[in-house]
Amino acid sequence: MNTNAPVGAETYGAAAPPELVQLLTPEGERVEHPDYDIDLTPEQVRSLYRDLVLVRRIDLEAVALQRQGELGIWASLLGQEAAQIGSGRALSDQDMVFPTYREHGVAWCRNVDPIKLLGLFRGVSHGGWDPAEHNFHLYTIVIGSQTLHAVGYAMGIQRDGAEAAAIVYFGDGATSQGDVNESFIWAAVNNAPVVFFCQNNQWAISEPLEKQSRIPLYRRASGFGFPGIRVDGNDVFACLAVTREALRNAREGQGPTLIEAYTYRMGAHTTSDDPTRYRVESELEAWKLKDPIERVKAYLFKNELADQEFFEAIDLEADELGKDLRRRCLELPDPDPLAIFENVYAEPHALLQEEREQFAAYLASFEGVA
Ligand SMILES: Cc1ncc(C[n+]2csc(CCOP(=O)(O)OP(=O)(O)O)c2C)c(N)n1
Ligand SMILES: [Mg+2]
Repeated sequence: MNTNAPVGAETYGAAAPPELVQLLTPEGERVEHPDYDIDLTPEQVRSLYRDLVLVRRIDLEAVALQRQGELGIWASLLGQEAAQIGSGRALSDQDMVFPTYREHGVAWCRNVDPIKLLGLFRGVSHGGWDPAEHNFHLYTIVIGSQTLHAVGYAMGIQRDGAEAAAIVYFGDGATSQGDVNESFIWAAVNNAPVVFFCQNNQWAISEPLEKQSRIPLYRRASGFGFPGIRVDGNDVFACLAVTREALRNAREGQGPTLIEAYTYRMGAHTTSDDPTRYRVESELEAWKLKDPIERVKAYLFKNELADQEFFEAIDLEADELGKDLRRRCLELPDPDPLAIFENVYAEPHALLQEEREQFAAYLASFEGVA
């Protein structure tokens, strides 16, 4: 037995045992699962396909903009579109989302204008959007910390008697953080209405999954006393079905669920990273065959639910979206440098005021300097 192989890697693919929930194979065949099913109209499948293509296009445009010096950094979602669109489309308006920095597909489902994501990564915005307007919290860079925020929020809505749930996104690497484990305990003992959605993309920057766990991540949940489930994270149908059920259980008072979406980060960790330094090309090639978009396209084709014209129209829409986003990104105004001092405290603060004045004087010292 190769003890260095990623735990659970052997269970992936067409021959996957029921432990990996899959409803659509990489070849675009619908398959049955004993516990999960989904009934989608052709229109709904086409709409999911559109989401997947458009978010991939937003992502590609953002990577290009960063390469051209227009963004400081970008964290690509390439390969994780199905995990994000499937789970994002399972949400009700009342549910609250706590994302990491990579959830551009979920942001799309929450109607956050993608230009706001770009503003953040361009460094011209201090947050990006109003979380209350979209029920989509701000992006969180401190690994795993948002799991505690989500559990706290979930315990709050539990006390309000709201018919809603919280969902929190995090990565495979984050499962090693104390915050995540503490949030599991709090969620379990309080029966909090929260869904832990772990996108296991196999890598935490350059650290592979086997450095995080000796068992499949979803099985961790049983030690904390709540259900865990592994879903094919490249299967948008399965991600939708599994997340829908977990959210429903949470809203109905049945407590938390850990979902491990088994997927792959096809790009670099961020645009500052070079994955060729630590992972082999063949791994990426193997995952390309499990592409989350291609399998929906194959399904639509095979079942004659969409024709060439449909696919061309979506591609055109994606190109228009990319172009529009690029134009708007280049037009984003630079903020007033003193705006950094706003929104730090709700009320005036003497020390902050002093620092603000010092910084204003420093800026003024450049006036008239060529
Ligand atoms: C508390 C903390 N420690 C370290 C980092 C640096 N860091 C940024 S991303 C990352 C890896 C996260 O990997 P994973 O949880 O698998 O998420 P992914 O980026 O793969 O989506 C690390 C260690 C951080 N941002 N916060
Ligand atoms: Mg990861």
